[in-house]
Amino acid sequence: MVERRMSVATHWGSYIAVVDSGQLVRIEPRYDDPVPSPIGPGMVTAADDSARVLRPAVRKGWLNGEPRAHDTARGTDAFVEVSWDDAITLVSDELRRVRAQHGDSAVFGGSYGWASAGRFHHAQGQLHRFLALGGGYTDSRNTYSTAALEVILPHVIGGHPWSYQSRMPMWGEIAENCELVVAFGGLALKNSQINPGGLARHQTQNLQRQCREAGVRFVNISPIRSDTAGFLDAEWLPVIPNTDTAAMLGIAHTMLVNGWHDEDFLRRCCVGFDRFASYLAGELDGIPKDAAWAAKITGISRDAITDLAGRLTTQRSLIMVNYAVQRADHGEQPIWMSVVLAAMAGSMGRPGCGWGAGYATMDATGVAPDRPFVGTIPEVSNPVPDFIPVARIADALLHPGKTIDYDGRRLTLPELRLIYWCGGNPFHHHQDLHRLARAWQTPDTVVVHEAWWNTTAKFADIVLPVATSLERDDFAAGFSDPHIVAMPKVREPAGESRTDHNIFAALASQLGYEREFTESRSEIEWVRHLYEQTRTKLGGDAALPSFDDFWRSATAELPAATGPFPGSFEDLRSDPQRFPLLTPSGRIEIFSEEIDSFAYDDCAGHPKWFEPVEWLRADLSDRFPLHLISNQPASRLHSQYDNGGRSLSSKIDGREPVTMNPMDAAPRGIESGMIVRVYNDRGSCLAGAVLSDDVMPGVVQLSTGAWWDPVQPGMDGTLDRHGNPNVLTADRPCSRLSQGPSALSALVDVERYDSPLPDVLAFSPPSLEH
Ligand SMILES: Nc1nc2c(c(=O)[nH]1)N[C@H]1C(S)=C(S)[C@@H](COP(=O)(O)OP(=O)(O)OC[C@H]3O[C@@H](n4cnc5c(=O)[nH]c(N)nc54)[C@H](O)[C@@H]3O)O[C@H]1N2
Ligand SMILES: Nc1nc2c(c(=O)[nH]1)N[C@H]1C(S)=C(S)[C@@H](COP(=O)(O)OP(=O)(O)OC[C@H]3O[C@@H](n4cnc5c(=O)[nH]c(N)nc54)[C@H](O)[C@@H]3O)O[C@H]1N2
Ligand SMILES: [Mo]
Repeated sequence: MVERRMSVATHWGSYIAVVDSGQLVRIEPRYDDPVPSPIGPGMVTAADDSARVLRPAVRKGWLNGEPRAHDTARGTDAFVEVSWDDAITLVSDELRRVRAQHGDSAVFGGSYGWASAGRFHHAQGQLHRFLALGGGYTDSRNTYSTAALEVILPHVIGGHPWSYQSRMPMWGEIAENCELVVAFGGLALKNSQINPGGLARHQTQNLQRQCREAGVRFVNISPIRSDTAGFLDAEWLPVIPNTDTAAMLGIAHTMLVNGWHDEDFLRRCCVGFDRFASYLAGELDGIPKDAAWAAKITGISRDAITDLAGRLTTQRSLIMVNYAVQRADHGEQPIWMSVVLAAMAGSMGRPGCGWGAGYATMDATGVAPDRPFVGTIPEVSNPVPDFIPVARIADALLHPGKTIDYDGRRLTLPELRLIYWCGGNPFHHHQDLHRLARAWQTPDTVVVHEAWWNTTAKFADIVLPVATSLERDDFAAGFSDPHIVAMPKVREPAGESRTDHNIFAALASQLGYEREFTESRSEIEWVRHLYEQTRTKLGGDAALPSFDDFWRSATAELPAATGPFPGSFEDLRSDPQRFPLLTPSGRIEIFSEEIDSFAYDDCAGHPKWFEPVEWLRADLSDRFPLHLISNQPASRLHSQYDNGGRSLSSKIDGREPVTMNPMDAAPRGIESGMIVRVYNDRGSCLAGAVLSDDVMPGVVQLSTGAWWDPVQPGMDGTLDRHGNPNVLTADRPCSRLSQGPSALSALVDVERYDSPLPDVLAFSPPSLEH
């Protein structure tokens, strides 16, 4: 027996797979990763667990042609396993039928989701190419991560929604130049395990340490203390969830009345400060947004707010916002207001200072401004112009034909007859899963490519088993990471599973466009081709080794991204005439004429405090007195590898842990390690109690991603045995501007669960017939 060591790349890092006689034995950290994520080694047991989808399967009622509109068949029916030939025929015939009878826009290919690392086997890329070549599909716009930010920032600072990533200070510059970092939502290192598309080695933790060692002070404004690492010695200001805008307004008001604000920058480089200042002063509504006002709303003391206003203006400061603050009711406001606050503070456009978003939400944010071009599966333009804002999927299914607002336009929700999901898990990521489950019954057909029988697979009509990233050849290049990493197949696909590409090629063949889809390349020829394309574009031999050398050595370094990165705030500060931003005014828009002209009642012409529908001071808190923070899990990426070793070992009696303050636990008779029921009017789930002072009183934290495990799948509001917080969250848009998801605005209560514990069936396949 000879052990082979092979390269593995994932969204949570790069590893070495140890393979013996074709068997994957273990996954080890790479010697050169200073902070490897423990998620990787836990992938091994999931590769062949009982949840793997081994053969194509079709829901029984669908196969029998039973009528299904508005019933509860999806998610409850048994499945029948079929041959690949039959599965390919069923899917291609159904695609043909739906396109002919209802038009191409009736095919929903939005298929949001992270899928796996890999430039060729990129699940959405493959799906979109396949559907676009076949006539097109209704797409989705923006992300569950940052929809509110993506829509508001181009109005405020101009440019591409993601361009802020290359315009904000990098960690090295912060260490060198900054004195004070105020982080709204903190800088949770649990999140920097991840980088979209992969990474060679984790850097954020050491870069944060360097900042601290250089003397930078950190303030963590967050409901959870552990959102900053202990070594940062951060000052913790617990904030009532969803009130960051009020805290920022209180700080801004204090700056204004004391004359501490940077008048020169506001006059030269921004527009609309006067109108905003009149709002701050309360000239129209009679309410000055002063520190006392902010203290009442946020729970942060008046003194702390005043003190921050002083320090932000006298020290070289940086205001950071994370993404969770905008995944909330009126999530546009804290993003917009944080830019305005930085502009007032006097640090905007100074090295290592000013404003930035998303630090530590992913490893490469703030590590490098960008990386150069790397080839990927080529896009084909989609002939169908229709789209939905990504989080409006249940609305579209329930209310086709309804018109909604979106960033100044009116959109008509299309009638979707066939859902094709590949590389995402809506029954993890969407809010109010009971509502989604109802909506999900309406289309004619749901096709899903999955490797495991997760809830989305169980709610499909046709499930096609896919090879995982360990079971195919590819290479990875992550966001802002200056490396590409080889991903040779380390094991054979489980059962009869095939790659997404192989499945689409077979469907394209039946539908008459295989050659257009595959360009007559085999999979490994595609991988070589994309590598060669990258190599040529970056300068050939001088830039990258030959493909064979790269494949042998596993990792190649890319040249640094050189920019230019237009829209820099330093340029703006130096000369706003010469270096205008890509906003209508060319300046930072504290007041946006454009947004004002939309006349929305939930997003005005300047940042404002809007009371969230669900928060700790809402009337509803009489019945549900705890604010639910459903943040990202430390033990996995979203729902991926919830069945892996790392995530399974984090569970309490098989349930997802929920963390609460001892002061909230005591009156409810809850002790650490007990199973509790978390509930509100939308649903309820079981979870394992963890008590900690790190979570402020009034707040409970339950991470996303436990596979939804409904006791009675067809029944509205049925108990979830496993702990998926999206049975509790509200499917309510942030506002009419972004229509983004507001997962972090939900009230709940928690009680002991003393009844006999039901078994968790989340990882069991549905009933399968042959
Ligand atoms: N309550 C609440 N909900 C949230 C959030 C929150 O903060 N709170 N966060 C939101 C955010 S930020 C995000 S980004 C979303 C994430 O939502 P998703 O991206 O949908 O979540 P994942 O679990 O990553 O789902 C990826 C799915 O793709 C499958 N997969 C992996 N590789 C492949 C492949 O090669 N081919 C195919 N066909 N499938 C593959 C995996 O098995 C998995 O089921 O969740 C959102 N939901
Ligand atoms: N390990 C791991 N890392 C991940 C992911 C994962 O699934 N697992 N997902 C990745 C993805 S797709 C994304 S988009 C990013 C998301 O990055 P974020 O959205 O920033 O991450 P979260 O963990 O949801 O939230 C971080 C913290 O924000 C705080 N917070 C919540 N609500 C509020 C509020 O109203 N005000 C303030 N001040 N703070 C609040 C919470 O205490 C929470 O712990 O993370 C990425 N990193
Ligand atoms: Mo995300």
